Amino acid sequence: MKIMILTGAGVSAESGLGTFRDTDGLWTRYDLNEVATPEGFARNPARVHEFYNARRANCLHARPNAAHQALARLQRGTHDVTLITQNVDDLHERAGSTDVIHMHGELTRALCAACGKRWDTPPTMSPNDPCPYCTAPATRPDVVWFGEIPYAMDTITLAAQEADLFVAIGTSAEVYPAAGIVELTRSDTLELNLEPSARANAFDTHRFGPATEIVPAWVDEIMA
Ligand code: BJW
Repeated sequence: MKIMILTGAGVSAESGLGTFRDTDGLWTRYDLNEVATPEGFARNPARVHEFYNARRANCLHARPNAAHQALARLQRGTHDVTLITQNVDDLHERAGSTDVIHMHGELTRALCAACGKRWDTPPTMSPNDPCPYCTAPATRPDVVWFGEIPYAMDTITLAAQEADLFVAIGTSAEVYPAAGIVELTRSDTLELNLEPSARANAFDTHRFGPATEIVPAWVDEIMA
């Protein structure tokens, strides 16, 4: 069976990484227009680097949880699993998942806004860091901000069209185009989340609860 999985911040919440829109989420403490848009970066690159440097440090100390581990186990089994994440952390990879598609980029990567090259980041980035390829002081985190086109959209669209089952895990479905993937698929659809998302009505079935409980339980069933 071809299974397409889309994860969001909820899958990493129990690893200690904050979500965005929950009551204690990042967007309650930071203005997303200032830290997650190209315009905010142009206005104040130091503030944006500080935001991502702090999140990179948190991520270094976080550990994959039982949900990440269960999804890696599912990938090692007999089903054909495409794992897409909106998360910029690397907890899926550290749990053993491979070929993870990071549609909103990765905290551990840097991008040169001048020449378009990418490379592994040092733990902290600063506004005037020169690009190692073209030397322009135009380096930025390799993440997808509002108004930018998410990565791998062609691959994601094809995977949605070919899937037998689409599962969204730990995402509020407030952000497009990720929230619209459920509409691209003709497959069965399942939402695994703490509570109904903004697009819950678009899914055939749902299971609600903490990811570390409901994801391993679902993986056990589908692998049985
Ligand atoms: C648990 C749990 C536990 C908690 N267990 N669950 C209509 C159509 C198309 C686009 C738009 C549109 N209207 C507006 C737009 C534009 C915009 C958009 O969507 N805006 C909305 C605010 C409406 N989208 C864009 O700008 C995107 N680009 C774009 O559209 O380009 C045009 C285009 C696209 C495609 C083809 C051609 C053209 C870009 C969006 C970029 C989003 N970037 C961010 C930041 C990334 C870097 C970073 O991490 O800092 O991505 S914003 C932030 O939100 C981050 C996340 O990946 C994303 C989604 O958040 P997520 O993962 O859902 O987290 P939360 O916090 O919202 O939800 C957590 C969930 O977990 C909740 O449901 C909890 O209940 C649950 N939970 N604990 C299980 N223990």
